[in-house]
Amino acid sequence: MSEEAKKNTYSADSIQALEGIEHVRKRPSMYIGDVGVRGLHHLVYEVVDNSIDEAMGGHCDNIKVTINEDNSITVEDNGRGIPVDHHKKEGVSALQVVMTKIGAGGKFDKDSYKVSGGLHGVGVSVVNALSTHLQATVYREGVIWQQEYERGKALYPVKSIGETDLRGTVVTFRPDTDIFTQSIEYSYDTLSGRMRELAYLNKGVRISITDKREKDDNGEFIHEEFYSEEGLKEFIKFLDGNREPLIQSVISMEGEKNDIPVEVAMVYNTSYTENLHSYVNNINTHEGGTHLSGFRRGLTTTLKKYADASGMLDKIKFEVQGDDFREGLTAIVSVKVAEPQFEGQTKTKLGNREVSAAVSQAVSEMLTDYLEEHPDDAKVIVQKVILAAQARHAATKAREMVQRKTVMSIGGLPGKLSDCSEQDPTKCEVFLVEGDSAGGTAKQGRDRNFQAILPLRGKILNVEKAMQHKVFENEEIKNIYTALGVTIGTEEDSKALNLDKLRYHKVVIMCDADVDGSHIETLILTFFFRYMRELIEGGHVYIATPPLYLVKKGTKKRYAWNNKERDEIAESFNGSVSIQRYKGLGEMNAEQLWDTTMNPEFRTLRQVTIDNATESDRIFSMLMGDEVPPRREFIEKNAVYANIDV
Ligand code: 0RA
Repeated sequence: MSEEAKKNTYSADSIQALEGIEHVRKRPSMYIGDVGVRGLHHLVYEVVDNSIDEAMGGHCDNIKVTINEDNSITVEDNGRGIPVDHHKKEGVSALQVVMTKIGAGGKFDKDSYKVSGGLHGVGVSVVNALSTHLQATVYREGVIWQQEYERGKALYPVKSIGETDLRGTVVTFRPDTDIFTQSIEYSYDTLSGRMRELAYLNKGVRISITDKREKDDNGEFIHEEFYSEEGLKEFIKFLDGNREPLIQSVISMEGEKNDIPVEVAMVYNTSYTENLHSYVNNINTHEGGTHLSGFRRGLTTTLKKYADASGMLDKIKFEVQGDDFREGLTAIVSVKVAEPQFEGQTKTKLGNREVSAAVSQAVSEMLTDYLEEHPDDAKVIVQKVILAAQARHAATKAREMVQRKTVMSIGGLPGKLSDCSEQDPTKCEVFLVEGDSAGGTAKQGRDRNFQAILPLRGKILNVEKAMQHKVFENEEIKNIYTALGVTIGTEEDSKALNLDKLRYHKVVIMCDADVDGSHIETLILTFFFRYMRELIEGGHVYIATPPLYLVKKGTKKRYAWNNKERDEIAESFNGSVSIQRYKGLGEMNAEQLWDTTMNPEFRTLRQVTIDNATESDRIFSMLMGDEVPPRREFIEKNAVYANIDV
């Protein structure tokens, strides 16, 4: 190619690169899902993914993430370093291509499992395009190289800035506030939760996180280090640590089937819930898919075969089916797929057909061996399966009752529900209120056009510890189903929640701001998490935030939601003020409740989101299982919530 021609292709390519960057900045959601809290954190995962890839190739074993004081993020690894040599086709350094060319992503390393769909895997160039500033430093072959960028554009060609004995890559980026207009404040808990998960999913890799925005009581930065020697086997113990084990050991396997790396770990506990978590290329596949159906099939056939042969099923009069094998089961399935097809509403359902048989085979082999070698455990498992089948028969009846009641709901709304007059569900809200007296105040205070009130009596059932039929027989829970108008069972899935007839698009939990109130809030959330997860995932569940204080001076009145606000208001009023601490909703009159907590113009609703399903699961089992730690602490520092003003 002549120099002239080279120059032309170079400029043509750089124009394309610019168009790529502009497109990312114009339509960021197409690349990172959204520009809210989730998208913001996604930037970090994207950069860390590259280091994890390097680790999976066996080239790196240490990854450090730092939240800097200004909310910029630094990700460091001790891998081979991104190549800096001249990229023939692009005419610039390979590093610059990786950092500035949209879609260049994993092209360098064909051996790595790059995710082509779903949420991750869009490439670090996307992070660069969405950052006001990014600095890349590469330690490679004795030399330190560096390049900086602004909103995706290189500020200068890659330069060498010194010599080194180290190897690795360091990337620091600051998210662009023009893009992330809501906030660029990182949540330590969200990032550390993900790093812990990644450490379990990639055993042998040390992943640490440091928060330079905050120091602990010893004057040290908040810091955690995650490292797992045994991977999923330890992940399962961590996840299920708050439940009582039915068998002592973790059943696990790791191997390759038809060129697909498969890892599985499972345990049985004495609870009645099924907890399956699945991952593809380190991404949590919330909606499941072929790997999960493969797991289920392998489990059912193997256990059924064993149970049949054991003769233990001979005496029972009802059929044993798939779900019965999964009661009290906690399992994690993790597969690596070269070209994953992601489907489903949130693009977290694996579609690749070939994966199903691979996982099913792997599970059959693992379980067959285990059952043979542990006959006592095998017996306990089969007994549990029989009990589950028995309970399911009872539950089906109770569930059908709930369903029938909901279906013929003409005049069948719960007597305690004070409904609203608006007919369009998208405009309607229902407040689930603790206790009849607060319910009464809320009923007077509300705007009856679009706000409905459902008072709940006392403590609702702890579903974490109850068998299914008890749940469906519970009055308060039946009322929730009927009031919301949701039913169980869709065409695709007999157990899925059907939201087609949902009567309110906002379901607001409103409890006292005290310990009892937060306990009730947690009980209701546990019920939603286990039985109406789709409602949470649909973004319909909210928590009301009543104020903690009323600060008064003469006729001046202001509410405060925390101690800092209270003190600031008191100071601004200067002089002697009277401070009322609200212990419960009942201490407010209808007008106050409306002003502070229910009026859409002034209230703050916290939307409940499921940030990290495995972590949420562990938290709920901890809160509602046998060991009950301070709930206040959970409510206050819990990662399941995103604070969103609505
Ligand atoms: C492709 C080739 C090589 C290194 C990398 C990618 C690499 C990328 C990232 C991103 C973050 N950390 C990274 N570390 C390495 C090197 C190939 C070679 O040295 O032969």
